[in-house]
Amino acid sequence: MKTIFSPRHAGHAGNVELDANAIVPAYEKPARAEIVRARVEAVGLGPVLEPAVHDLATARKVHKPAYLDFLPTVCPEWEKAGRSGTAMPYVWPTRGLRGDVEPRSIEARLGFYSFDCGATFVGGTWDAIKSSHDVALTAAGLVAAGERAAFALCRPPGHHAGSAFMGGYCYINNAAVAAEWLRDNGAARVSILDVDYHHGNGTQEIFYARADVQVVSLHADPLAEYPYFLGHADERGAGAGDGFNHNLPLPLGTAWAGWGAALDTACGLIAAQRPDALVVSLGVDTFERDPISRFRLTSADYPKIGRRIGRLALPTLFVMEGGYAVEEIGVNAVGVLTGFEEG
Ligand code: Q9C
Ligand code: ZN
Repeated sequence: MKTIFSPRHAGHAGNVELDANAIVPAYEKPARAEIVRARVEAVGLGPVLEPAVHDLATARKVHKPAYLDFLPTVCPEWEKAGRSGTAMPYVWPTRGLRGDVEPRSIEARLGFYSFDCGATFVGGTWDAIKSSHDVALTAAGLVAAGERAAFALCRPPGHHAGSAFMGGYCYINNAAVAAEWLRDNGAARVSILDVDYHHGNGTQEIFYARADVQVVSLHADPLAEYPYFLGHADERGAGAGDGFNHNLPLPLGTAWAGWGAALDTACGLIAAQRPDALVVSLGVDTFERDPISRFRLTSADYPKIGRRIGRLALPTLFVMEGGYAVEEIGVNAVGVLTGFEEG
């Protein structure tokens, strides 16, 4: 399978994040994408190609245009306000405050367009966001053109980004944009399978009222784990989308026995939908040694994930999401892809 990868991700570097009681170097760092790319090459998965430049027309269908227009303004505005270093939100229009009036100051606008302080900006961040979006759409184009599968090696990731908010290292929801583009290019029904450790709250929000894009997510129980405020089993979709959203929350500590059984359930739901294409939000932060996560999958489990997904026999777009055990991220992510190709 072909991999789409952009070196422009590398400008999104040197960010810090707030980690409970300290400011630390961001876990979501450039080495992640570089190590995955190196593993793709080491196993000979297939060619690694740069993305074409795409416009934001499809992104503007899944994100509020004003939100997309805000993203490239963050760093220039941050500098104009006399600040430097990492731009990070820290005040939010939660219950009891006005969420309908967009303030003028950059500090306030960062909070207006986010749900946490995990989506931060440095000078190269917007260019990396745009390149990640282009990676997803270029890889989607390969699948629409008849390839059995393609790998969008996106960085930054996307599944926490909703229609008008960023968060959790995510800005543009790459998987959602790709799914929407597949819908516009011959796929009547698309399913999204999110196997990242964290619930894909942005993807769920974007498609919640739609029947044409089914969203199925396996993740750590939000009662105990980030993003905390979405991802429960009773969230089934709304209106026309009722019955097309499926959450499979799992307890902290889940290993292959429980996780693989949930994947089987998820694959059954997808097979029953009979989609024309599948988008996999591929996070490997389910790994036993992931520094911010608490599932217990081993490196030997990832090819099993790929084999099970391969048995669905659908045109499949893999979109890179999380995974912070940088040493093993290549073996684990590419393990899914080689398992898929074998199966
Ligand atoms: N400071 C993805 O996997 N909070 N995002 C972690 C450590 C944010 C994960 C707490 C986790 C976001 C794409
Ligand atoms: Zn994650």
